[in-house]
Formats: sequence, structure tokens, C-alpha cells
Amino acid sequence: MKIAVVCYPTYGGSGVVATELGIVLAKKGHEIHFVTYSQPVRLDMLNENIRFHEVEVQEYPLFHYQPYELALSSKLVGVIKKHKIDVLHVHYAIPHAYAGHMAQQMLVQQGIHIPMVTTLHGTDITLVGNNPHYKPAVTFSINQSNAVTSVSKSLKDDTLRLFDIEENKIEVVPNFIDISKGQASPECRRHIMALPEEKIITHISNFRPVKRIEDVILIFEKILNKIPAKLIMVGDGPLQNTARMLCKKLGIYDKVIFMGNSNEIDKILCFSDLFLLPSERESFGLAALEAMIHGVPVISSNSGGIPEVNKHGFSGFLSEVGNIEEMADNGISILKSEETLRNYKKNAKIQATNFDVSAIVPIYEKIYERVIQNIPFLN
Ligand code: GMT
Repeated sequence: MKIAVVCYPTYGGSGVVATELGIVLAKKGHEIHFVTYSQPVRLDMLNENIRFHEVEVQEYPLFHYQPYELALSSKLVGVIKKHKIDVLHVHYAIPHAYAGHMAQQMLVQQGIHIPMVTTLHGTDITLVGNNPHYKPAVTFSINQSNAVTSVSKSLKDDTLRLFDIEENKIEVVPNFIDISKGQASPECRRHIMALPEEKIITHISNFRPVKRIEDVILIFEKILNKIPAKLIMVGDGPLQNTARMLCKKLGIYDKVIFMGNSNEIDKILCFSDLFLLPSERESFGLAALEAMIHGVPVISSNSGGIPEVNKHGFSGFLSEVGNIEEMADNGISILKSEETLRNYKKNAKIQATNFDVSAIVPIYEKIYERVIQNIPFLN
């Protein structure tokens, strides 16, 4: 199949999922065309089955806001026609589903019918999409999509609760992981990060308020009172500075390593002992799954889709949002003995294998085939 993929090219989970899916589909022989404003960060392999088409937005002083949706839908029309695309897959509803629908409409005028699959990722529904300024357009473009997938059951429920959408329109297709990433590698150099007696605790996110970055630091501080440890903070975003200031205030700045955005997530996770994800909201928690495949147990909140990924008492522990005491105690209970830690590490890996890429990608292929053949949705 020839598939056009629209996504955010940044470090966010939706862009990562879109890119990894595109790469796997390309390896399976499909022709993948990424259409976005810059080359996706995890797309380091352009090959004969992968193309990248840059959406350029013309700056013009009259515009207070540059019209990205217009540029994207126009680019889509060009790419779909030139490369005879079979199906369009847009990740993150805003504004991609809207722009995709406009491209579909323009193409119909030219006798071309291109089906569109929309994948909902989380904040496009729970935070941004639900804003009254966007809601009518988001509802419209979800309803107009030929197929809609959500990355967790929880996100499907949220979408049906918040938007006026037909129930059987949304299919849950969980995010996935390449389980070969969890294999031991000689590049796993723990000693560059911590002393032999220190445990390594990791957090990866975009440092937005929804991630509760301050909770990450406070949980770490409580663990540090009992167990020698280092905290590795990976990612960048608006609360980066707040996090640094809090570490200084608590006197633990020398125990925390701020790495910024990284393309070496696997090299960091391979030597981590615990992953913290105390988010206010999380439709899935891809970062937790990436940690688990490296055998890193997860201390998380129980919000949104996280319980579908992290199994309480098995791959880690879940707590109510904001219950930092309990999260710290759970972390200590995992880290305090080598044997307990070994068990949780083993379990985290086992749980992650439930999301093996080889089981999930065929589900997307079937959806593409179905919409291409214009078979109505069957539950
Ligand atoms: O977590 C973010 O803020 C980034 C956001 C995105 O769209 O890039 O992540 C969302 O999609 C990920 C991939 O499906 C999910 O794993 C994240 O849980 C989800 N984030 C939220 O729901 C807050």
C-alpha cells in the first residue's frame, strides 16, 4: 500500500508512534510518505520505501497566525496525486484530521477518493480538543474520518464522553514497542551516570504541567532519603527551569542529571532501575512502555490509560494522582532489595511484551485495507 502519514515531527509520543509505525510498515514493503513541517526526530532512516515531504508555511505580515492547516491540506493534495497514495493516516486530531478532511474534499472535486484514518493520542481529546474553541471542528473531523483509532480503552471512553461521536466508530489499537530493543547491549554504560551503589531513577517527558514534574522531584527526594540514587530527567519543556529550581531548593541538584531532549532513550533506559510517571493525565504512557521493555519497573499515577500499560504490583505500582508519599514508598519497596528489584525488572519486561509491534501493526494494515475497499465499519 502507499500510505501518507501526517504527524507532529517532535519528541512527543504521537510523533514517535507515527514514525515507528511508518518505519515498520516500510520494512514490510509498504511505501510511506511522511507529510509534516520537519523531518520526524526518530526518522533517521530514509530509504526507498520512506519519503518525507516538508509542509512549508509562507510567512506573511498580515497574518497574526500563519495558516498551517491550509498549507498541510494543499501539500496533501499534491502528494496524494503525485504518488497515487492509497490511504491517509493522520496522528493527533488537531489540526491534522481537519486538514486531512479538507484534502479529501479537494480531491473529490478531481474524482479522487482517498480514505482517511485518524488516530487519537490523548491531549488532542482530553486537553486541547475539548476546549470549546476547537470542539466543533474536532468533533466534525473525527466523525468525517473513515476510521478512527484510539491508543487505549480509556481514551476511547474519554472521547465518547466528551464528544458526540458514534460509539462503534472508534477502535482501540494500543501503542506498541519493538521488543528487540530490550536486548542487552554493550553500549549500556551505567558507570558514566552513577556510582556502583547508586540506583538510577529516570523520568522522560515534555516537561508540561500535565506531567507533574514537581511530583517527580519530590518522589525522588523521598527515595533518596532512604536509598542512594541519581535521577535522570530526559526531555525539555516549559517546566524545565521550575524543576531545576526545586532541586536546588531541596539541596539535591548534584543528584539530578538534566539531559534535555535525547535520541538515545534506549541507551538511558537500559541502565535505569525505576521509571517515574506521576502524570495528571496520560492516555497511554508510551514512555513507561519504553522503560518496561528495558526491564525498568514503573511508579506511576493511575490516570487515563496508564493502568492498561503498567500492572499494579507486577510491573510497578499505581497511585492516585498527587500521592507522592505512596509513590515514594512503592519505589523504595522495589529498590530496597536486589532480589525484589530483579523480580520487578523481569515482570516489567514480560508486561511490555504484550505490546509487541508484530501484533499491533497488522491491525493497522487491516484497517487500511478495509477503508481502501470502502467496507463499512464492522465491530
Ligand atoms: O504526553 C504528551 O504530552 C505528548 C502526547 C503526544 O501526543 O505526543 O502524548 C500522548 O500520546 C502518546 C502516544 O500515543 C501517549 O503515550 C501519551 O500518553 C499521550 N499524552 C497524554 O495523554 C498526556
